[in-house]
Amino acid sequence: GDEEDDIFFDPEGEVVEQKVTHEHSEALNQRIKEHLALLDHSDPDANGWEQITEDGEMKVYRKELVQDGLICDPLKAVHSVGLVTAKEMCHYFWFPDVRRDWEETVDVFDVLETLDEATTINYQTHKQVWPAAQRDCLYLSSMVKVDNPPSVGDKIPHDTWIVCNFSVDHPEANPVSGCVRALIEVALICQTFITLPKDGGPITRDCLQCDIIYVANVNPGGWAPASVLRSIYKREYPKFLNRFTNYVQQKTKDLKLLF
Ligand code: 6CM
Repeated sequence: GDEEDDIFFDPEGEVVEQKVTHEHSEALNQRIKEHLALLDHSDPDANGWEQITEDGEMKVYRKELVQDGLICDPLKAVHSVGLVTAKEMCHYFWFPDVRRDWEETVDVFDVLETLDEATTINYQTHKQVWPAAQRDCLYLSSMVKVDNPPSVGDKIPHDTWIVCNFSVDHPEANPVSGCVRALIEVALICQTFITLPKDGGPITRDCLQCDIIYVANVNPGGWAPASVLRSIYKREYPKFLNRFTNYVQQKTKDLKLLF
């Protein structure tokens, strides 16, 4: 009957929940798979990652990569913060309405299309950095719960969430003139770990630890001086991670836990 439209039987005879799909679903799922491989960061210095800064639990790594003369250094950060859940972290990173509360590098920000309740296509411009031209980007942003993350060591996460941002095209983009289009592949992966209270009491914010992996592959799309770009990245990514995680802790401190 009609009420069963969202369920079908696959050839193996198992009932499978049909996921909502859109034209970018396949690309999204493929990227999520690739990003989740990063969860195995047991040896972060392996694979050519060079640590560029450290601040408490936060470590930021990059690989130097020049493509067609453009600085495209992949960046990876690992962090761990208390008092918040993975879903809360990902929610505030994804949710368009709060973007301006924590994202300091953006000028114009527009949602061009909403594909489902956790997927939008966004256009934004970034603040200009002298002497380079201003950058803009147009990207899909989606927040997804990960049901079976690859396991790492003997720590078992309570839950795993990812936000995946990647460049797409869109007919309704109305680009700010003079901007050079940057291409981005960004992911924020968060996992909640819970330490149960010894007295058997309820789970409070003090029981929560959220492990974070943030990865950004940005192609600046046109010339920008290497030294300027690299020093901006080195300063701005840790700044973003500190500002954003503090923001989420602040926003959620009096709210019920969101899993
Ligand atoms: O991931 C971050 N923000 C997301 C939402 O805005 C999104 C954005 C990715 C930004 C990619 C950078 C594009 C080119 C930037 C040019 C230089 C701008 C720096 C201006 C400094 C005043 O995934 C957090 C992004 C943190 C960026 C440092």
